[in-house]
Amino acid sequence: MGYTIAQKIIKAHLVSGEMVKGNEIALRIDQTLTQDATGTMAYLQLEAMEIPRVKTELSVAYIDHNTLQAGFENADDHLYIQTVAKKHGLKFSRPGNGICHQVHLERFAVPGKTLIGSDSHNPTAGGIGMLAMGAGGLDVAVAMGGGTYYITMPRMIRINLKGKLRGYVSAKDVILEVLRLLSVKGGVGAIVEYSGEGVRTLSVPERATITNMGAELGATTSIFPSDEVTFAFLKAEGRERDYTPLSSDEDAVYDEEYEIDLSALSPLAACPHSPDNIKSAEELSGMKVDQVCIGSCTNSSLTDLLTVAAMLKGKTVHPNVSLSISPGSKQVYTMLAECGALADLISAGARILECACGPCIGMGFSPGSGGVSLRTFNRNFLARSGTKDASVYLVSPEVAAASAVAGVFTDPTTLGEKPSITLPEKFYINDNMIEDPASESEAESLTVRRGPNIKPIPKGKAPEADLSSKIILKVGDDITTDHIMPAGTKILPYRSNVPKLSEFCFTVCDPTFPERAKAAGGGVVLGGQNYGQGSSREHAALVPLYLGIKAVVAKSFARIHVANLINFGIVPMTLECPDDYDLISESDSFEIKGFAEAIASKDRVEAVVNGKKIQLKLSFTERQRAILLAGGLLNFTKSNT
Ligand code: MIC
Ligand code: SF4
Repeated sequence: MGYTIAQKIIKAHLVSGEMVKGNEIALRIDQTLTQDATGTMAYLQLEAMEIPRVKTELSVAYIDHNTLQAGFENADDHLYIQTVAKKHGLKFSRPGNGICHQVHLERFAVPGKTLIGSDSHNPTAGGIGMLAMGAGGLDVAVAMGGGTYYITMPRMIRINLKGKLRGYVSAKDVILEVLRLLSVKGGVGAIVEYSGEGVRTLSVPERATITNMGAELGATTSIFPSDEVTFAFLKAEGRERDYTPLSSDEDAVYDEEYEIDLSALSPLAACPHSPDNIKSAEELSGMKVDQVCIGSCTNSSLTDLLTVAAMLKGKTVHPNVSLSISPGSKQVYTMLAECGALADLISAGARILECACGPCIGMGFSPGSGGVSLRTFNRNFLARSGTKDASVYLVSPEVAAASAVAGVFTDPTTLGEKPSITLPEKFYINDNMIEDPASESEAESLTVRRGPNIKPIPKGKAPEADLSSKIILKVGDDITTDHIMPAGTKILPYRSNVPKLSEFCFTVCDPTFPERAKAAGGGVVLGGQNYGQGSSREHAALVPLYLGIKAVVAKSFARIHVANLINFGIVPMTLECPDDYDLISESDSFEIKGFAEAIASKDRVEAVVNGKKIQLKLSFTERQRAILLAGGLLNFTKSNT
């Protein structure tokens, strides 16, 4: 039996475990990346594990999320990350250099290698044929120290692409179509591979748009083959030496297969408040638009922004619309400037923001009350934009540009011929904003700079013999990490200050939660399906831990979040019978006799919830049981070294 692309990379990096679907496997990690909103924690953990020098082939620390700097906190975190990177052997991408995934794709991603990053959109590098996965900061810290990364061997989904995209239809519409087909839960436990003759018609940045938003399927990762298009991209980046061809074997076996005819696709949009709530641009046509935001790690490549510039050239943004554009990287920004396209954007009235995540993570540009915002981003979760009653639609750069000019939702295919754009054969290469680490001998005398906002990481505790607690919060299906630990301008500066962050925990669902949790000394959270979908932020586990949350019971969990819960010693349990969810109410008492013993050795346990007997599943590997019993991965690592 042949191998899929992902299976080939897994096989070449397998350290332990059997490559059997559903088994836990350990992988050697070649590269890591962090961004600043998760990086501070990751490096505090690297320091706590006393790892003097990273052992990966390459580790890069990016600054791209917390760039507003409304107080000293973000700047202090940047300096902490910069000094820690210099001392511990990492490259440092300075603020202004761009969004981690875009820069990594341009300058560092290598087909056939493994990459984990403390950000859920790490699969962007799958566009170049890399096995790239999002992970919690602690898992990234372990990998930096030379440790392996554990995943459940995924099932394989193949999406066969045929035909070629028409005019104004773009890569964003491909992934929105996949989300329509599979939903935000459809990729859980799977790797999505793209194949077929249609693949050759897509450039690497277009492929990366598709793999980037594979995160919204809940997939472990998504990947494209590495072919002559990959070679051309690497050549344009002056990195031909990094090329290796990569494709699946003819007789590779997939668990699910789908086909998408690119030539039959039309522009689509994800409607509020979920990336899989898909409608056609045609259906939404004519709806008044208040704001348009172009950028993010999904759609900020040179192709995207040259297209937008060509569509805006000689026009003016509609008087009722505010348009922001954030280029993905310094490379993209410089090339836009050099070819004059930037002047077309400025002249049309676009508000140009720095090369960073910006409005995507609620760092400014929140829409007005009840506003309609069209964004080329990847997530439209409730309140993520910073305005709870705003309606955010996820669209392609083409829909965004057409609507920005018209002032109403516009299907660009009604505009006639798409203006043609020409991409340079060689990209502008200048890595002057990427700092190298100090040599080992220099590093010893370097001091890491720590600002006053950096507070100690809460420590997990071993589980009690018997759990006697109560349901402190009941939430529904598809709860995102943006519900659990919201972001945005007011909250993000405290990513390295868990006590302060705790004041915002779950406030999107229940503004009284932090106070109630503190007063009760914690409790158990009850969730529905796909609990913890979305980002990799381990703060969605660390902060509940700080507030005394001991366990989360749900119908099902998202991959990265469940790993984060275990890493911090919060016990995730699933309802054996999902309908029991309806029998449980907030404030119910929650007791498990023999809690620690069940974690140690049982697959099932009975909870008594307000007098009712509820069966719970404990689906842990031996390693996970040991981590939970130690009260989290940091304690576990310490007691095992
Ligand atoms: C996101 O897009 O939600 C983020 C912000 O990039 C997160 C990471 C974070 O919360 O810092 C992610 O995707 O993992
Ligand atoms: Fe940044 Fe948005 Fe991409 Fe997350 S999804 S890395 S916030 S641009």
